[in-house]
Amino acid sequence: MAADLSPIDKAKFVAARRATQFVESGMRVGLGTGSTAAWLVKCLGEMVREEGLKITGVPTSTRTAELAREVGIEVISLDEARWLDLTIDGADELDGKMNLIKGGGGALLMEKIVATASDQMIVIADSGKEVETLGAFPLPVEVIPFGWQTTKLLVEETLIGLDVLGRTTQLRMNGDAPYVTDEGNHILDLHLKRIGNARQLSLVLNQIPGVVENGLFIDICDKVVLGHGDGRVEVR
Ligand code: ABF
Repeated sequence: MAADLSPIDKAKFVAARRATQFVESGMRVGLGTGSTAAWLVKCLGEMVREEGLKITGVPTSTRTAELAREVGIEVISLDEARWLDLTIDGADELDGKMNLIKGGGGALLMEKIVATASDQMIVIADSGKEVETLGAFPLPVEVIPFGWQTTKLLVEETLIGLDVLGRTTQLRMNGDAPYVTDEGNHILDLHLKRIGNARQLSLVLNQIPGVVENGLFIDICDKVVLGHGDGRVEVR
């Protein structure tokens, strides 16, 4: 499945493959979004088809749902599952406390709901995702379409009073149109460079009318599986 991969793709693949060892038959599994999570779905699909693994999968995006069905994983909704044994997902940044920035793939809302509704959340990532302090990756913030430009102004005003650098806020685009999430919302990307207090920023952002959720995952990740380009894997 993984012949001739580039070092970064090999890192993602080996992390995803190692994370499958935490999946057992009978589990309800949250399936993440992004290229690393795509490897996970493909590896689990192979285990379902060839080893008889029996799991049900709750996807965190329509594209993950499509891939999961394609590889033979039984897909159910979060409402049908009600609660999950385990969610495995990617990340854009992770710090030493296993706090994350997620949502680069535009799926942060479903990802955060699914990850929170799980007994355990495992992040799979290439080692390049590790940072000392969160913030170099633009922080995605999901906002409803109604009055989104006003919401953007409110977000910018809020950032002025907080311990964040940078402070430029851009609407995420998809060609010439605003990016639209699976839930029909828009994404603001906050270019902050460095986030001094991620917990506070996450709480403050979610108080702003029009903001649905943000890509800071604080105290949600339980375990990290980090892949390296030479094939090494670290589990923390
Ligand atoms: C998803 O994984 C997103 O939240 C995050 O942006 C993405 C990371 O993508 P990749 O695995 O392709 O680096 O969970």
